[in-house]
Parts: sequence; C-alpha cells; structure tokens
Amino acid sequence: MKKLLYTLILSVAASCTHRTAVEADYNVVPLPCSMLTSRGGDFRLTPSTCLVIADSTQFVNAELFAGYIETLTGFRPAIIGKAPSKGYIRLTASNCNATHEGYRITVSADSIVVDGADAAGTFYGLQTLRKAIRGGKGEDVLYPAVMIEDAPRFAYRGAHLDCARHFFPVDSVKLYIDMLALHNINHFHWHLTDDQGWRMEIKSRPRLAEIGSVRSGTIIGTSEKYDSIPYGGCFTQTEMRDIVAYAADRHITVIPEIDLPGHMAAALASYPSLGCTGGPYEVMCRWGVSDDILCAGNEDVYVFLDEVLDEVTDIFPSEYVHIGGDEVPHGKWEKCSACQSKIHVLGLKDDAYSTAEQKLQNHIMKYAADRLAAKGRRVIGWDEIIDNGFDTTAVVMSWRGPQDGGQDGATHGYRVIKVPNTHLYFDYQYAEGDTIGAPYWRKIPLDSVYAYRPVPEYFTPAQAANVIGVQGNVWTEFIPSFREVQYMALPRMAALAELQWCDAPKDFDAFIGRLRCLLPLYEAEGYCYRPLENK
Ligand code: TNX
Repeated sequence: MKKLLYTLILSVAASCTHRTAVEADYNVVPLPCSMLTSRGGDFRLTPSTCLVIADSTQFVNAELFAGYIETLTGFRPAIIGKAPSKGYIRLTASNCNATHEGYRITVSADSIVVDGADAAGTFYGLQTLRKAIRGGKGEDVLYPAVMIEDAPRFAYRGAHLDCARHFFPVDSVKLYIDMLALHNINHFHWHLTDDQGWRMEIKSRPRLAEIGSVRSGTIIGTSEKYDSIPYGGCFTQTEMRDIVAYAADRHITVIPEIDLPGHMAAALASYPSLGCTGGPYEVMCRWGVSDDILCAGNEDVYVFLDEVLDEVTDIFPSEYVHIGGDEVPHGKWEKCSACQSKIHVLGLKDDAYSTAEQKLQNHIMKYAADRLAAKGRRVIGWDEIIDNGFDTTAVVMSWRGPQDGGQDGATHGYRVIKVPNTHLYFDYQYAEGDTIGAPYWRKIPLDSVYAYRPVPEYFTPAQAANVIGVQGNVWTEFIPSFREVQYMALPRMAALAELQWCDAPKDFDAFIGRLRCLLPLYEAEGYCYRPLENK
C-alpha cells in the first residue's frame, strides 16, 4: 500500500514537472512513399507512453524500439499486452494491403498504430518513427497526426563488409548490422574469405582457422614495404550463429561469401595440395589478386568444397550463398596437367564467347551451386560468371561499372543485384585529398551515389524486373579500423538507402535536408561519419 502511494506521488510529481516537447518530422531517410496529414490532435510520446503488442511475434521489435527511444530521449517505454485507453503505440502486422516489408503508421491524439504487412514491415515503421524524432534527451516527442503508407522499391537491399582484408570482431559486425537496420537494409553480405585471410571456422578443415586466418605482415599503405606484424582473426561458428541471430532480430539476412575458385591463397596456404603446384603458399600480405587458385583438376578440391559448403549452410540459413567467381587468373590452369586433362575429359573447348579455362571455372562454380541446390539454396556470383557461361539460375552481382555485368545480366535473363564500383564502392575515397579509404583514381562523393540509377531508362520492363536489388560494398584493403569503416559508409549508406527504398524523384538538395536530420542520430548512436562540410 505504502509502495503504491509512493508510486502515485512520484507520477503526479512527474506530470507536474514541465517537460518540453519537440515536434517530430516524418521527412526521414529513406523518404516514405506517402504521407497524409490528418486532422485531430498530435500524439505526445512521454515517459509514460507504452508499447502495446498483441503477441510475442512483436516482442523483439518492441524491445529494439524501446532501446532506440531510450537512446534519443533518455526514457524507455514499457512493453505491455493490453492497450490502455490512450497514450500508447501499438505494434501489429495485420496490414494485408501492404506488400512484403510495407507498413502503415496512423498517428492520432490517443495512439500511434504501426501496422506492418509482416513483422519486418512493422520494424521499418518503427525505424521511421525513430528517425522522425528531432528533440534530445529529457524532451517529449510530439508526433503530428498523419497517415503514412510505405513499402520498399527493391526486395534486396544490401550492404557488404569485407572482414578478410581486415578483421572486425563480433561487436563491430553487430554495430555494422545496427547501421544497416537504421537504413532499412535487409541483407548483410559478409565477405569472409580472401587471399589475405580466411575468417571462418570450418570444423572439418581446422587448418583454415589455424593457418589461413593469419598473415605474417601487411603491406604499408601504397608503399612496397611490409610491417611484419602477424595479422589475424577468425570467427568461430558460435560467433557466426550469434551474428546471424542478431541480424535476424533486425530483419536482416546474412549472406556469407566463399569466394572461389580464385581469391583462395589463404586456403591454399592451409592446404597446399588444393593448388595446382602443391605450394608452398602464403596467406597474402599485399593487396591485389593471387595467381594461385583452387586446382579444378584435383578431385580433393571438390571434396573440400563439399565440406566447406556443408558447414556454411549449417551456420547460415539464408536462401542465397555467395560463391564469388571474380578476378580469376587462369594462368596456373593453363600449365596444370590435372586441369588440362579435366578440360579434355569434360570436352571443353575455346569458342567465340569463352575459353576452355573459363568453362572449367564455370564447371567448378556449377559444382558448388549444385551442392548448395541439393540443400535448397541458390547462388549469387560476381558478374564474371556471365562471361563464363553460368546459367540463369544464379543471381548476378554486378560490380564492374554501371552497365557491364548488370546490363548484360538483366538483358540476358539473369536476376541482378547492382553494386557498380563506379558509384556504390564505399571503400573508394570520397574526394581528392582524402587520407582515409582506398586511394584509387576514382572518387565517389555523396552526390554521385545519389545520382546512380539502378534501372536505366532504356531498360525494357522485363529487364527492369530482373533488377532485384542494390547494394553498397565496403572492401577493406585500405580500411584497417572499424571507425574508418563507419566513416566510409556514412553518410553514403543514407544515399544508398534512398536508392534501395524509394521510387521518389531525385532531388539531391531535399535529400541533404533529410540527411542533416539523420546526423544527430548518428551522433546519438556514436557512429563515426564524414561531415557534410567535407566535400
Ligand atoms: C574488386 S568487387 C574486388 C575486390 C577488391 C575491390 C576493391 C570484386 C568482386 N573484387 O576483391 O577488394 O575491387 O575495391
């Protein structure tokens, strides 16, 4: 009784304290498709507002949203099962008018209802409410009465992180996933293996973690010098499962990449018999591409692929597995008797479109794809797989310029994810004179990300329909720290988010206006980003 009285006095005292309220602004990134201001009063989010969920399917959404609110306002709404008469935000997923991941937000004086087509839709609605907050700690939020209807343009909205060239531990990867969630991105493409490091534990091949995850040193910047400091890192299967679950809570699918048959120096250093010459091989200490690749004429290589891919599918439930296929020098295969006899046995011949070695590459990629298909999985490959003749069951990830693979892929009936290195490579520096990021000749400023057209005007409707998604890549040869990863990704990821989500007309200045309101949220989350003043 005493306790009850005490609580009563406290809440009366709280309601008497004068709290300021700052009006929310729904012009967020990405911009919602439609907003209709409605009559009726505004909704005031206060410390006593609660989140109402009908069942456990919305619990994680509610928990995450309560955390977002707490970070911005300093108070954490309670989560309850039954709505009070007013002052609540209801989370549901019963909106059958919205398409997958779509939502409707209805704001009135008494309540806010966030009704998703599914739990992911509700989550994006909550992200919009989160991003609309303009006030600071200790202030209430005044949400103007509105009806917002929103749904994404692309089903596949991706962001990639290369953890092979530089290793980022679990907590950093989780932070990256948080950044994706803030930008309504639903696929995390995790680049886990490369010439410079193998970063995933494979229990049947323990040397991959023991040997393949450590290089003896790293080239210094753009010099010819090496630091001779051993550099390593590897995710255990438990850690990877933890990351998959963490991402799933945020409606993000993790797509692992096992880049093959090239970019395999770290694997060859671990198991030299998998290469054409038998080694010895080293985990590469410089950037660029190794000439040594998996030997396609060695039957053990196919067993190796079976073992690795079986463990990969065990850890990652994603429908798609990325099997690479980029930048494969065939010089070693041309000189390898085992590869040449495999070419002979398979009856592969040069023709006007591809060489016998390209066809051999296709053979090994197809082998991996079949192994995955037997487990109900599909593959994504870099756009070189088109040149090598892979069939249209694969999704093509088009990286070589805005047209190349992407256009070819879409025009040849492949489904395509666009990630051109001319616009969406966030490892490239923003501008001349930058010191952070890859010092390649091309610079990718924010406006050029925003200007990118994933579906060019000249595409036929059928070709346009083949473009299933858009992605931004963060390769990390020149990005050793996670702070720098954030700096390179933010705010370009915001421009990417609008390409992925909105079908809106392209008004860069209006976008910058919305972005300026997102930056305080980056600050509140402690993200490192490139200030807009730095051109
Ligand atoms: C090309 S994109 C690569 C990567 C590099 C990147 C640097 C692709 C399929 N291959 O191996 O890290 O350029 O920007």
